[in-house]
Amino acid sequence: MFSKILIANRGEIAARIMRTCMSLGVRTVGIYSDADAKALHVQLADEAYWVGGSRVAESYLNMERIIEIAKQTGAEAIHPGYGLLSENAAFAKRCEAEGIVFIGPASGVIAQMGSKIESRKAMEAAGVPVVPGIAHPLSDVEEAVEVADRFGYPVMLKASAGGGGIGMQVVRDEAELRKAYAGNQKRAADFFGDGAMYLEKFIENPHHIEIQVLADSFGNTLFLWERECSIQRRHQKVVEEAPSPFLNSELRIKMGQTAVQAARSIGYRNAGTIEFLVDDQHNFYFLEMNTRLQVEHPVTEEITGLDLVEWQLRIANGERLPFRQEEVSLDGHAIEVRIYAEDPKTFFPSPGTVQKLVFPEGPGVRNETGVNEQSVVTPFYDPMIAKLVVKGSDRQDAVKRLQAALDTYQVEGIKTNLPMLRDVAQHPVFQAGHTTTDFVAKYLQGKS
Ligand code: MV4
Repeated sequence: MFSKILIANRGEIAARIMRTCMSLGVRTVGIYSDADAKALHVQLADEAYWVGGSRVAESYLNMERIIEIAKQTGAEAIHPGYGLLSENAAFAKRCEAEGIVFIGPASGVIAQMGSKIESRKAMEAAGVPVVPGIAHPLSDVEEAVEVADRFGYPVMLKASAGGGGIGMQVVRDEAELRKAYAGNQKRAADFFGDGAMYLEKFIENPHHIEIQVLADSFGNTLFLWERECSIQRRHQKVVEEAPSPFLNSELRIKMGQTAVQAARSIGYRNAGTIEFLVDDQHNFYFLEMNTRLQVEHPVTEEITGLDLVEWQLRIANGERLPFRQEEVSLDGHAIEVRIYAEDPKTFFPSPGTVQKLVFPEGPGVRNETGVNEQSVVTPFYDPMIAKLVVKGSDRQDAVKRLQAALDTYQVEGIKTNLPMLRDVAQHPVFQAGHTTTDFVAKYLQGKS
């Protein structure tokens, strides 16, 4: 195993990675910005270094400074966490060039999956079902109209460099398409520096179901079941659970095997996630692949009993996965909710000092946090401050534990989305397991 690694991240995920390092006897190097000088992840690191100003561009995205710190401290590998540099192919490539292990897949694979057009192409070639659409950049609005006619409206116009909801638009007829085209292209160019767009058939009110995979450097690729992530608000996930209440065991296995086929076809190594849209008729379509550890990885850990960070480290260190697909268990039911520092009425971030913080406790309750009492939540970073993960013997048991845990959760000093999370947990539609992507808009609009 590595003796020392650098964690190029902050907040709850930096703390989470450090915990596994501690249990494996791996020493940790933390990094911090001006705003984070006293942050929890700095306190937890064995050693920590300042990387720059409060804005991420000056600190957590400062590749050269981070590489320099890794070299100076003798860190053998860098764990990028999620967000920030985790899917930055140029950073992975710099690590490769410097002989520092990037805890993730090869840089070429990150680049390939980062382009939605390239990833569609690769998946089509591998025989993975993709949403009906095209796998090349549209040349102009006339081609878009022609393609949309071929697949039939409604269609979705998407930025190739996009993902996470930015640079995409549903269009329901030709007039709407003509109106949307130039604006969407401009937004994609402004936001991603790449205006390339493609077009897909729009799947109405789909389930968002993602498969966790784990792949070592020796061609062993396994699926660790799925996560149901349909409950979102404006592309921000709110609730994630495993297993999905929507899948039967036959579809679960079929999607798992398809995800393994997808990962194998691109020579994937690391933990990874294949996102699918699933329609009412149980058709599933590849959406995109995330080449990193995800925020919602704990629900998979809870039902499989595996530590995903540990396996990321072991794989990066050149170890073989010692278990087979048949040995990956699916035990009980886990639900995660994300606690955001935001105004429950306006959904704007709510910076400030955490005056009081009481986490729920009890059997089957797990808290992941980047803050403690007296932590300052700044406007510079993602407003997610903690995750609550509950595990039960079945979904009903997990929902009960979620409700009880949310009842005792206390945060003072900043506003949070806890009222909305309580509304979700108490909602009969959620309790019945009818989780779809329109849940928040349909059942909670105007509430909380
Ligand atoms: C779609 C779709 C319907 N049809 N693509 C949203 C995030 C981005 N990664 C892709 N997204 C979608 N792509 C087609 N062809 C619907 C969504 C979508 C969605 C997907 C997953 C979870 C929540 C969502 C909310 C709105 C739209």
